This record gives sequence, structure tokens and C-alpha cells, in this order.
Amino acid sequence: MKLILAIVQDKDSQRLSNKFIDANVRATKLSTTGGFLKSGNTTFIVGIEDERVDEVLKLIKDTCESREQYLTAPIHLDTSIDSYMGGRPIEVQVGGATVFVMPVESFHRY
Ligand code: 2BA
Repeated sequence: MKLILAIVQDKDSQRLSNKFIDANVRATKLSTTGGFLKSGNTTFIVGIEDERVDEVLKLIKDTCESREQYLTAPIHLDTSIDSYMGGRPIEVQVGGATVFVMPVESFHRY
């Protein structure tokens, strides 16, 4: 068994959730925050049999779009990012999905 952690944009999360349900893939959705943009994204936790990992990765890849976002500095942004931006909005390419696949030592449902 593997544990898949997939960080996706909020805009894609509902569609991905529906695809998981249709494909009988069990998943947990977490509301998360990107460390750089400090805006909301969604992290899916999926425990899945080894032989279905590629199927899940394909569902994620086919559903999640890469998008450009503009980061403008609100007053409360910390100084490190403020100086990084030089006070101007910057364009950031946010990936469709950032995915980690990890081995699972054991799995229990009680
Ligand atoms: P954020 O941390 O909010 O990052 C959003 C996008 O900003 C990133 O897209 C990347 O294009 C850009 N970015 C991030 N850090 C940067 C930096 N130090 N300098 C310049 N640009 C930077 P993605 O790479 O597609 O990441 C999307 C989201 O996936 C991230 O949101 C974060 O929540 C998560 N993520 C990405 N890589 C990760 C990692 N190695 N570990 C944990 N989470 C990760």
C-alpha cells in the first residue's frame, strides 16, 4: 500500500474529489495553505493499493491545471517576501499538483 499526498489548487479540488468518488478511490481532503503564496490550497490524503497508484496519479494529472497567479503584497506581508518582490506584483506559475507517494508500513480500519 502507498500513501499519496496531493496538494492541488482549490479550483480543482471539487472536480478531483468527484473523480475519486466515481473511481472508488478513498480520500481525505484537508484545507491547507501554501507556504509561499499564503493562500488556500487543498491537500488530498489517499491510501491506495500499490497496483492502483498509477491510476490515481493519472486522475490527478488529468484533473488539475497549472495556472498563473499574481502575488501583490498586502501591508501585513512579512519583510522577507516584501523585499523579494521589490514592491511590485510578481507572476507565479502554480503547478497543477504537487504529489508525494510514500510507502505505508501498515493500514488499519476499525
Ligand atoms: P505555495 O507555497 O503557496 O507556492 C505557490 C507557487 O509559488 C509554487 O507553485 C511556485 O511556483 C511558487 N513558489 C513557491 N516557493 C517559491 C519561492 N521560494 N520562490 C519563488 N517561487 C516560489 P508549486 O511549486 O506548483 O506549488 C504549489 C503548492 O504546493 C505550494 O504553494 C505548496 O503549498 C505546495 N508545495 C510545493 N512544493 C512543495 C514541497 N516540496 N513540499 C511541500 N509542499 C509543497
